[in-house]
Amino acid sequence: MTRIWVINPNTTRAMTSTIEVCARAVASDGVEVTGVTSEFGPPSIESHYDEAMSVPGLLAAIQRGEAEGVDGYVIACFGDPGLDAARELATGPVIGIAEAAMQTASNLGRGFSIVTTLGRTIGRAEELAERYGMSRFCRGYHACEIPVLDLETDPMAMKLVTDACREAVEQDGSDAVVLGCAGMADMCRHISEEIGVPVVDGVTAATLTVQSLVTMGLRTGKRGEFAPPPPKEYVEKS
Ligand code: 5HY
Repeated sequence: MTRIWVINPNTTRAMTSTIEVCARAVASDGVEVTGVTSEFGPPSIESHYDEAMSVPGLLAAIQRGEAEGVDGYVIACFGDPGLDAARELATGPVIGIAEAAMQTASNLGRGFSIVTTLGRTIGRAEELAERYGMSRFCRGYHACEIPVLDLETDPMAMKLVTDACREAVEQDGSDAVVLGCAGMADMCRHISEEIGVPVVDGVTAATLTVQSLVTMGLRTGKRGEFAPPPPKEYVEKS
C-alpha cells in the first residue's frame, strides 16, 4: 500500500474534506490518500503573512507523516508554502499544487491562464511561475476576488470563478486554465465543460505526480541542498 498525505496548510477542515475527495478520486488502487489539516496557523492563506505563518503547521504535519512512514506528500495550497523545507524533512517526494498544475497545463497547448482568488496573491503566482520555468507558458494572471473560505460557502462562487476563467481565456488567447486555489478543486470539471477548454486543478495534478514518483521509486535527492536539516537546539516560543 502506497500512502500519500495531501496536506492543507490552513486550519479549515471543511476545505481539507473537499481536497481529499478530489485527490482520492484520481488515486490508483493500492494508493491510500489522506487529507491532513494543519493543526495550527491561519484558517485561510491570502497574504504573505498568512503563508509564512502556515509553514510551521505544515512542517509539523510532515514530521508526523515521517513518523508514520508516509510515502509522499502534496502541499495543497497554491503558494506552495514551505516546499523546500518540506523536501528537507520528508524522505519521499513532496509536490506543491502550483508546481504540478503549471507543469501539467504546459502540456496542453502553447499557453495557459492562471485564475486565483484575491488579486494580492498574483505576485506569488508570478514568482512561482518564474521559479518553475513556467513564465513563458503563462499567458496571464487573473483574480476573481473571492476570499478563499467563501469558495465553500458563497452560492455564487462557481459562477464567479467560471466567468473569470472564461474571460481569462478570451483575454489571453490561452489553451488551458490553471485554478489558483486548492478550494477550487471540485469546480474543475464543471468549469471545463462550461468554457470548453482544459482546466487544471493542482490537487489532482500533484496527487498523481506524487503517485507516479513513488511508483517509479523516485524521491527528493538528499546529497546536497535537500539533505535533512542539521540538528540544533531551537529556542522554543515561551
Ligand atoms: C490555497 N490559500 O490554495 C491558497 C489560495 C490562494 O488557503 N489555499 C489557501 O488564494 O493563494
